[in-house]
Amino acid sequence: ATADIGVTGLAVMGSNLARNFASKGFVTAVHNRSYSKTRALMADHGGDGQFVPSESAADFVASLKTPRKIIIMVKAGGPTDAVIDELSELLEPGDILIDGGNAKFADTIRREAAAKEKGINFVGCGISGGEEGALLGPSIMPGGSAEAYASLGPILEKISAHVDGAPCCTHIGENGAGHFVKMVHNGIEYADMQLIAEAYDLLRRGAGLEPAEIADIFAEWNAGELDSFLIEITAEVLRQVDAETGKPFVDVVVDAAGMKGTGTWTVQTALDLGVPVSGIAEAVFARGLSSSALQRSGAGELPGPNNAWSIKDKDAFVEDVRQALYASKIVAYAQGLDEIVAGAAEYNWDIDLGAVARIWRGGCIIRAVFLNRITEAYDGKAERPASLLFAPYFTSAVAGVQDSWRRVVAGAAQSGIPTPGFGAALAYYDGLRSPRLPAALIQGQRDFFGAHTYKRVDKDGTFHTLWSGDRTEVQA
Ligand code: NBP
Repeated sequence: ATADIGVTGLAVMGSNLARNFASKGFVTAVHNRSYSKTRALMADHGGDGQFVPSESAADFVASLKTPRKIIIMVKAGGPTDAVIDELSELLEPGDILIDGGNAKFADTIRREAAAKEKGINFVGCGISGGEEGALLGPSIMPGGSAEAYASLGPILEKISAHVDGAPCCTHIGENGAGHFVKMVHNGIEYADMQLIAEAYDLLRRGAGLEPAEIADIFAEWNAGELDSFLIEITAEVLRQVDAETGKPFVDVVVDAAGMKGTGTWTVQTALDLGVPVSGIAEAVFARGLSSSALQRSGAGELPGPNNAWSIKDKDAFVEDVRQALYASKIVAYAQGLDEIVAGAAEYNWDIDLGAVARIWRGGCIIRAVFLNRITEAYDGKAERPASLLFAPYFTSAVAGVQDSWRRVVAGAAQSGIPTPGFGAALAYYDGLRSPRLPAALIQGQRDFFGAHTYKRVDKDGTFHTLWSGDRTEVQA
């Protein structure tokens, strides 16, 4: 047995991850259900490092040094369970089995508990960055026990992306914590993409700019506080011209956004936890609307406003949109981090939000310079701010841009350009800063029709008004 680490599942993610391990000097055992993929990896990249290929699972397990460390990179769901079942029979107590796929965190909690019965350390590990990240350095979010991380962590840290010398990998928390945080990462990614798309739409339909001009604007934004992978690739996508028609690429692509489910999971989980993640939810719903062919088939028949947006100063408008994007993005991150806090409370995870933001700075899809500010908002603080929006840096950042934000949302509504992400973020922000909310009226309505009771602002206790009687108040 010579291998330091094993990878089973050699489709695009697994083979790139295996190559990453081998390139960092780890002897890497490789295995795949159908041997053809293992053979192809060896033929194409066998010389890039030290690989130990095996055709059978038994040989694969036998090729690893103990305690064995095996990363499963197969399709999430049933295939992952099938691989876990097969390997569990071959592993020994103390071995570490890592699921690097996009598992649901609840599955990870279940799998970790089952593996523990056999003495196996199960690590549900979120990996972000797609194929390129897997090969060159992803952002890695491992859950599982601290003991497992003690021996596994240094290996994962070595193959992860690095920013300012720090690895984009940290122990997130017990059992499902890693996959939970990866799920929220993807939800934030949905929100980020939707907000960028809204900014593009405003510049296009509001200011009448062409995609190539908007590409330049995004490239410029990428040099400032919005500096991020998603803004960078947005500029490139907008600059792309279709070879066949000579039209902008964005004009020849069908405007129906696909999704694989992690955004939906983020929202479903947030609903279960009672956490408002309206920015992420609107992003998922906006993709849903874009793909609702039946409902959209009558698009031209619905009347809109009579007046188009009259934008007198284009540069000022572009700056307004940039600031609205920045503010809305802060809200999306604040909401996603709230979901992590709520998940940690529900499942007893000790999650360090500053460290999470730190490992998202490189390798992953939402990597952005602004994550440094999020890390600073939490690092070394005796008390965590109740929301990212209450961290002084972000309070003043939003205060400074809110006039622009309000102008953009109001103008978009008046001219009929949909901005569900910008609008939901602003409504959330205004909700958060309102000392009184109309929820008091809702409590009254609930008490009226369902005797659901209410609390008073001026004394303790629970009360009910006899709505169908003499309308006096009684203690409930
Ligand atoms: P896929 O998700 O397409 O899965 C293909 C792999 O699963 C192949 O190795 C296949 O083996 C194996 N497999 C299947 Br399908 N059923 C199996 C079974 N019953 N037993 C054993 N192996 C089985 O691969 P991927 O796109 O490389 O993604 C791998 C994981 O990484 C997924 O969970 C994915 O969600 C996650 N992920 C993907 C990305 C990305 O950008 N693609 C990013 C982050 C995470 P075979 O060759 O024998 O059919």
